[in-house]
Amino acid sequence: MQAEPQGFDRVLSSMCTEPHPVARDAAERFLATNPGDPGTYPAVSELEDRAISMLGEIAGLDDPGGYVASGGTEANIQAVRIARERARSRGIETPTVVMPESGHFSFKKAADILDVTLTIVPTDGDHRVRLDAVRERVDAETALVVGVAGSTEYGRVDPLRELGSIAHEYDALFHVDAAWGGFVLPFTDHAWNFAETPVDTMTIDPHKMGQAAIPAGGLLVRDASLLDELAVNTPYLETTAQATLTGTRSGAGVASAVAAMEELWPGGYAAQYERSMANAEWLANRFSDLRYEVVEPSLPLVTADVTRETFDALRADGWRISRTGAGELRVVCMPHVSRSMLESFVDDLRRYESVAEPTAIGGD
Ligand code: 0PR
Repeated sequence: MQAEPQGFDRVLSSMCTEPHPVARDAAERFLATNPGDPGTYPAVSELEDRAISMLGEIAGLDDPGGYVASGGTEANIQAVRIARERARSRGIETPTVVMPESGHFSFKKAADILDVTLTIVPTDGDHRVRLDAVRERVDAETALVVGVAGSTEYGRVDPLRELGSIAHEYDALFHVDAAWGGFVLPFTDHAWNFAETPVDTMTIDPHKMGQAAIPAGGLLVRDASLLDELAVNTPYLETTAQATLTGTRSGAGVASAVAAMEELWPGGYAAQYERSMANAEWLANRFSDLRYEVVEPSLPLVTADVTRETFDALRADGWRISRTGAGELRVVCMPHVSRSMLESFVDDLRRYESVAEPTAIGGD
């Protein structure tokens, strides 16, 4: 094969990153293993137990249940499936899932596949879910309330304690999507984890901020019995039941997740959070200097209302950038996004900006 993967030096829109060297090495070593068949591949199966226990530690949960999924999409689908099964067992025939408009589109796939109704509630001026709107829409048919801990577009964290208590008032489950945020939130003041909020199930992905190789998503459940809702019998395998959505799974993802977490939790991730957040704040200041309207970063993600023309010109220069649904330019300060990369991005941005008068470019 004569092809090379693209480099990361202009990638500003991805929520994935270069795997840490130890994660890359572990992925390669476990490439030919399948945690979907623990009877045949016990070594990787033990690693998966280790991955779940470490994810539990990161997310404030002793004795966690869960598994390493293909990504956040699968983990979110499975969380909806658990809630649908619980709702059915309570006699609810037309279950609904209540989710903020900032929720990831994977829930739309989940609703479609699982035949549940998705009720989307609006966010406030700061892109966090409106609790009054949630209270209006949650009712006896609600199977699941979803809160986002690090939203895809703005990096916002919903008021999760309140959301969880609304869910539980109606006997619905409460799911927190920390797919991207889970590896930075431990170093912030946000209430997001199992110890701080009444969350039942959580998505937390090593292959995003966790610096593991793709595919390594994470599904955590507070109570192991929640996973039983997913289990099917596996008559001809050595184990008797399987709770995962996919059958054959990536041992590379599992091993890579463990390697990354053992290497980086907690000190390495803390240092990365500091670097990413400082970069996000630096970039937000440069956007402000250039008179753009900025959504101030709460986690390491910045958006600014750059014009369509400038956005297109930057893309043509090779910058991998994306836009929010509302049209703002969005930069995710992942581990591969360095200050010098951002400096060169801002230099290019200034070249296209004929109207704005920069005030204080440069700095630290
Ligand atoms: N939940 C949240 C909050 C997410 O941001 C994402 C993905 C998911 C769930 C779904 O996770 P998987 O993509 O692992 O199934 N957020 C990014 C997105 O869809 C993912 C992404 C990754 C985008 C790499 C671009 C990219 O280059 O926009």
